[in-house]
Amino acid sequence: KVPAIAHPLAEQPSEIASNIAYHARYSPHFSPLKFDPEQAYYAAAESVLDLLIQRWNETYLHFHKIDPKQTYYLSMEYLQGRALTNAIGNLGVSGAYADALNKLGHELEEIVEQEKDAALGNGGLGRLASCFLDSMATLNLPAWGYGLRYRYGLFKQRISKEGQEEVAEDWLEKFSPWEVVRHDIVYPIRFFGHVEISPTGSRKWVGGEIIQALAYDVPIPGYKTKNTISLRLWEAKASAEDFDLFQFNEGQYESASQLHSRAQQICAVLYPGDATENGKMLRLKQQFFLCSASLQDIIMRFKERRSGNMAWKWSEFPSKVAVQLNDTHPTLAIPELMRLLMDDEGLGWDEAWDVTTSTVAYTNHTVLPEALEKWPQAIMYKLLPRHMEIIEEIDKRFMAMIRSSLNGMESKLPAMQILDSSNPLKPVVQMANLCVVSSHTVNGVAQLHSDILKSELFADYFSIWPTKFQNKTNGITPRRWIRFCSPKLSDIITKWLKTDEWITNLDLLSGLRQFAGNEELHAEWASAKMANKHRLAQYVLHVTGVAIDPDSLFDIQVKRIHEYKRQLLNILGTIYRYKKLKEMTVEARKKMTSRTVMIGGKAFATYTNAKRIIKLVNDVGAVVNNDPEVNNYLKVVFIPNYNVSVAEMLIPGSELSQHISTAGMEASGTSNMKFSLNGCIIIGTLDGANVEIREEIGEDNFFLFGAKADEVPGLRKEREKGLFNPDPRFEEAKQFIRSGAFGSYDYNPLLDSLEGDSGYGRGDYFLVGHDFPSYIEAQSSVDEAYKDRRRWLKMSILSTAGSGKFSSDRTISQYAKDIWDITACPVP
Ligand code: DL6
Repeated sequence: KVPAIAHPLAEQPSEIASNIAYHARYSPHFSPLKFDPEQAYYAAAESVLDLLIQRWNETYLHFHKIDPKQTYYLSMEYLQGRALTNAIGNLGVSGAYADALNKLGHELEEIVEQEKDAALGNGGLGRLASCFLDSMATLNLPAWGYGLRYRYGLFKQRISKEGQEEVAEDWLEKFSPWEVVRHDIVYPIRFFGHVEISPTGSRKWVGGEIIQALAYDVPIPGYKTKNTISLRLWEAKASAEDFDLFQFNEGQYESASQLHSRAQQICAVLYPGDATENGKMLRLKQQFFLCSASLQDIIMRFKERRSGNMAWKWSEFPSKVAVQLNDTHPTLAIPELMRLLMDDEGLGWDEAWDVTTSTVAYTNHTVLPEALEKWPQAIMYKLLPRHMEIIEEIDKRFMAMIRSSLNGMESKLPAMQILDSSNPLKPVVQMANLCVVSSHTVNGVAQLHSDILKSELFADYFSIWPTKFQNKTNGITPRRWIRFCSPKLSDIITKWLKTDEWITNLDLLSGLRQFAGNEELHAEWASAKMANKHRLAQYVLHVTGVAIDPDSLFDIQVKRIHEYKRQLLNILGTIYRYKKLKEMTVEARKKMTSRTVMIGGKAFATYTNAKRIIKLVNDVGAVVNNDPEVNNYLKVVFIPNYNVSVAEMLIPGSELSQHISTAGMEASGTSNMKFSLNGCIIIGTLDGANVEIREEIGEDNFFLFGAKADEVPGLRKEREKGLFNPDPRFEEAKQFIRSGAFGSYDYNPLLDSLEGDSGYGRGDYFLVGHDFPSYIEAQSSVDEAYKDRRRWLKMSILSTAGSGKFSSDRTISQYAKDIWDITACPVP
């Protein structure tokens, strides 16, 4: 046992300052002559880790002693962002750290800027996972996250004349002070090989290659609690034995270290391109690597907590372990758990199946057909031969069950099958089907999305298992997304509610409603928002060189660039606004609401149309911002390299934000929740969680436009029949681009996607043309509302007041109760 010592650390500024100084001197990562902001950041972070480690160990030991049922969240993505502000905020020592750093000649604000974002995710799905971890810790739940330690996370976006360029984001360039390598937590992960059958008929996966999974733990401190849980990230390694010294000495350097470089590839990047067969193989390897390492670890812990008790049984496993699959990326956890139970632990099929299906639950995050994973069977057989046997057996038994017990379902079988061989040249495994068949619960992430799952995507499954399907509307952590990123507004809320308990009980925000018309609150609210707008304006000037006016309406759309999210609708609307401003008299212009339109987000490297949209926004900005006739009334800025830290700057300074996806296509959205919470008004469609946000904050406080989800299929059909009659304003905006008003770049392919009659990506599949007129009209209502300062401030306060439902604490409490069946386990 590790010897116990008295806690050596206090949390007063003078002790903190001396601990930071201690780390600067005795945990050196730099030459000893300097103590500049970067060194101060690393020393400060290490001193925070000291505070966390005690809590972290105590949490682990407490869970070990109590042995509660524990949830394991498996996700290929986490968008953690920066850790320092969050950690000292959750520990309640931000003020003490600011003072301590002051004593050492530094400003906390400058020090936190030194940290690189941990960007181990793409967008909403990864950030949701990170918000969930914060809530699990804060709610004292026995729960952990598992993921991969990508060497390069999501790419860094550079904007040049050509548009987006991707550069590797080296978040580990120096090192991350927030991770602890666990040299004793290593598991072998096999790939390829074959299945051996023993004389007794038992099966064993042998041969192939073995890569080691090594654990790196990141502490996740809860807010105002001792509980500190783990995000365990796996790193791939080959062992020294795999290094062929003989070959190396013969000068065959590459073949000498083949396995080492193959291991390195596994955790090199998030979502390697999968257009090639090699790319597909690598992604599958990543997914299996996460699943196998995590399950071996879970089983090890389950057994460790039972050591000394000879009478334990495998049937207890689901009462001690819940595994949540964050989308289909970790689906392989299902056949891997079956394999470990049957081949390593000796369980029979039925018992292993009961354990697996009572343990695993699945969250669906998309209905977009191209995002539903389908892996080629050929690659799966090669990489995971034993798992394919298990998947075949699951599929066979499921089909037999349907045939024997459910008359009339035969016609549905092909769509419900896990192994889809309808195209004999390209048979695939439908991962979502495997998840639905093998999970005890399937949930969507907003009410509308969960309803679509039941009525469309998984309708056939819903008809046989109606109780399997649930809704868990997403949420966001109020700590990071208002308390720490907008301290002034938070202080005002605390003052008016006379308590800061809203930070852990967000429903209390509804108490602001009674003050929504109060002029004193208006003055304070306006001043906090204005301070945030000034901070944002400085940032925009710094990263783009464009000066924006804090007195203009700050209108923001930030998210991944995708045609269904319709940044194109936004920029077409902005182009239309620009054209109208140009055509107006000077007097008429003066009556217009002055706007700054900010758009930001990354496009997937091979998604050409998304990249064209980025280029268009930049080209429009270059023209509009330099047009002296209108640039007092309109500015257009593309915010480069949108990430968590940038969001923390943008969202508090926003006044209007756009969540304008084609109805039925955005599963939930979570930035809509962050904006509303920060008193920003939404212009949006009835899609994803917008529907619930509008219900909560009131329809008068939401600018609604566009087709509804149930109208979309009919509208697409009309379009196919050539019945669509475009609004002249839509034609005018497109024509303006075609005229070359924004430079000579050929935007025809992008504009062509809005023309024609049918087909994905053509024929305006995303209904930009249909929704354009109502969008323009909703934007005019925004202009009018903004002119009435009292009305706008009231709407802003009511947005915050109505955001209580969207705390991830609420979401996680519902998962804990309805899906995981776990309860709080606070460290005494
Ligand atoms: O649930 C988190 C997040 C939702 O808010 C977004 O609406 C949804 O698009 C996103 N889904 C994905 C899955 N895509 N794939 N593959 O990122 O999940």
